[in-house]
Amino acid sequence: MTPLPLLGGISAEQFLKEYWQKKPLLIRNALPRFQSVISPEELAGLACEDHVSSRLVSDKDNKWSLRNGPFTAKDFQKLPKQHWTLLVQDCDAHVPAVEALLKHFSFLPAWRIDDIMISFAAPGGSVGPHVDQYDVFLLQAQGQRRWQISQTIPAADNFLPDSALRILKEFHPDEEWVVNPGDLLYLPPGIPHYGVAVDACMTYSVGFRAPAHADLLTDFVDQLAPRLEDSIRYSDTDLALHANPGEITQEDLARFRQIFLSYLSDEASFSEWLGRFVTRPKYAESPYANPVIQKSEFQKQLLQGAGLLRLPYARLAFSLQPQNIHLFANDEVQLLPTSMGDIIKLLCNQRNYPQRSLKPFLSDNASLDLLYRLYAANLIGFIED
Ligand SMILES: [Mn+2]
Repeated sequence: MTPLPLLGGISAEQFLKEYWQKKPLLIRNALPRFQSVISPEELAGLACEDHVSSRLVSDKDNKWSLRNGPFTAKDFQKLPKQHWTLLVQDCDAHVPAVEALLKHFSFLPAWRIDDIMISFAAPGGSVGPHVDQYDVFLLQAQGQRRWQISQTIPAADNFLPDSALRILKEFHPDEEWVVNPGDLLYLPPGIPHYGVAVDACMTYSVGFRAPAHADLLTDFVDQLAPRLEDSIRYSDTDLALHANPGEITQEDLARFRQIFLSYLSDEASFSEWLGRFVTRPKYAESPYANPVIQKSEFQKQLLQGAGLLRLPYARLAFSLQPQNIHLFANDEVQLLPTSMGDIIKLLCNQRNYPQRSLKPFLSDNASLDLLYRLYAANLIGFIED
């Protein structure tokens, strides 16, 4: 039960037991002397790029309006001095220094993380009181923001009409804090919250994934169905005489239910589906491309002392199976022998692989092959000095 400075000195175990998905936690000075790793100008620059998802919210006189990016430099020049917010999604994928912050959250499963969204707000700026469906850690990165939260679960009709922002019509705060750079506010799903920029401020939102059941079911079936032969059919060789020919009996229901259960209880294929689902990249194309080199050259650089790192678009996870290990990398699965457990854990648990951590594996051909495959797929790259 190691106390974590990020959690204000409580242990990860205690956090999971008392707060995770249960109640908010404000941690003052979670990251002492923290400074934003990106400037407001750089954030605006990102919001001008085609492949980046961004929004501008104006909240003049409590009238909210939303525009989606990409934006132009002109859009930013036209903005007033107050009451607007720029939000940029997936900054961890776009900026390696932002991705590096994820190491602070290694007390949670990496595959639960969705993205780091960064917002810049002019003084007074806000996206309004609202509720999110997922867990979020709000790290103050620059300036001050006033957060208010409410413990009252909002009614279904408590939303302003015609607003893509889903702003709460009524919001009665019962707690309020003004946060400073380095402060961290954890909010579980469903807690109404309202943040207002005291001065020009930046906030990093480390958001977690909570897939809708609808999406999980659809995805599972979409993955499975194309692999099933048309000749695999319903059958009822045990059909008994129905007292009512119009009735669907319990036996009929059980036969159909068993079809579904048989696919769910195939452990290997269920693991394969889930691992691919949680490592699926949001962006089809990664902008990170390694120089094309032969395996011998790759090996030579490692033996000469080079280190590796995970590239920002890469999502890695593994699952221990009775016979082997499933290694998932961006929606693909590799079935690897149990003997490769150590290097698989290193790759999936860490994001940086300095030479000293790789050394035990460099004399093993299977490990080298794996590293080279991940390198060739632009999932890992060399650490640049
Ligand atoms: Mn929110």
